[in-house]
Amino acid sequence: MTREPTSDHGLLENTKQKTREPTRFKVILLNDDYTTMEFVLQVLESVFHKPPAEAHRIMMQVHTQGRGVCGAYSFEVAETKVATTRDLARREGFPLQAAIEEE
Ligand code: TYC
Repeated sequence: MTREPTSDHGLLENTKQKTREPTRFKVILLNDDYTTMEFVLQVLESVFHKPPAEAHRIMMQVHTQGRGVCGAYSFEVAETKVATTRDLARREGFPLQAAIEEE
């Protein structure tokens, strides 16, 4: 059986760009009645690299609205930040909780 050469076939299809943003995951901080505001500010500055004014804004949003977004990251980075936040809080005896949400 003979076939036509296919060298050309599919080239245009194959070079068409399929663009897709990489999936990002938001880290959400949750309010509670026991974690101190000072400790939350410390976490936002040290774990999430927020400047002091931004850390204060996020902390007050969590305090008044129950939750706030600390940032959006790859899944692995988001997971690590949640675990670090939890570990730092437990070490100080605070119940502070953080969660991951797909953007
Ligand atoms: N609600 C806490 C207080 O009044 C402060 C707080 C803010 C706790 C943000 C957790 O994620 C949080 N001490």
